[in-house]
Amino acid sequence: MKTKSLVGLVTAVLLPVSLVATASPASAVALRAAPPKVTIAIAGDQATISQATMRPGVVEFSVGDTVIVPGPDGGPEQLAVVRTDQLDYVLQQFGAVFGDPTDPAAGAAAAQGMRNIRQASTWYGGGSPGTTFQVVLPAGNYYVLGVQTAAMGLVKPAPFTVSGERRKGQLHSTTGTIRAVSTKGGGNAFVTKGLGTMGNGWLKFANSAKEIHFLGMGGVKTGTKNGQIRKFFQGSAPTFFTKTQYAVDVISPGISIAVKGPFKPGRYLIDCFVPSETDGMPHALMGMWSLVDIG
Ligand SMILES: [Cu+2]
Repeated sequence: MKTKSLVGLVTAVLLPVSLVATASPASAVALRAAPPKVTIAIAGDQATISQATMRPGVVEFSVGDTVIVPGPDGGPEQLAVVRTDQLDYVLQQFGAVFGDPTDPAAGAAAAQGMRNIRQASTWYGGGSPGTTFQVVLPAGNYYVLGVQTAAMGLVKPAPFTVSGERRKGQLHSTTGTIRAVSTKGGGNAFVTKGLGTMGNGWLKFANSAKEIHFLGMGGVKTGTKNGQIRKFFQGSAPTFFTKTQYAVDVISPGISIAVKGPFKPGRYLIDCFVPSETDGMPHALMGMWSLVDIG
């Protein structure tokens, strides 16, 4: 009798444990149910999105083909995700933002433009063709757009709607973090964590600052020093860039996004050229840059 009850006890103890052991991965998967995978791109003069409605929660965007931005700095257009009820107004503000940053009047207009954009819209990141990223979207009216080509009137934004019950799930785990922060003097800076041991992991780009920021990541030769970067920002031609480049498009204060790796190991110049809300000077020229090593 004693033996039987002991067996019963052991079974009673073991069974839930084994159930937990088998149930745990399944429930973890359920909690992290795969987010909807949405492709965004540009076709001709129109931004496109593979689904026009989705529920609030994590969404995974992949950036497909875009267009080349006309002009001297014309690389492949990035696509960005923005929530706003005032799209025309926001695009109009970019007219001032893309002015000449060395002209004081234009600088003041750019600063005002950035303040207006921040107040009238929320930016959830984006990237160049080939970029995949996840972000948590609350309910609202959204657009996918290439900021430069939309502001030039060349490519029409694609609207989409987020509504309904929130989906469960969290952002993909990340092994490295780049955070935009406000500094005491009223400036902006990057703070990084875990980049040296990122492996094939994802990167979190988070905005804990008061202004809108983006993340440029330009590969540089090993041994590139801060002094070379300072001279570059003062106008000297750079000799240190490699061909490796990543970019994460603008995010508003309070927003975090997870960008899919792997990122090629090596040294990078990270910088942000969003005009300052104080005087329109690009953040990088006020010190928002850093040399970092990704490993
Ligand atoms: Cu910035």
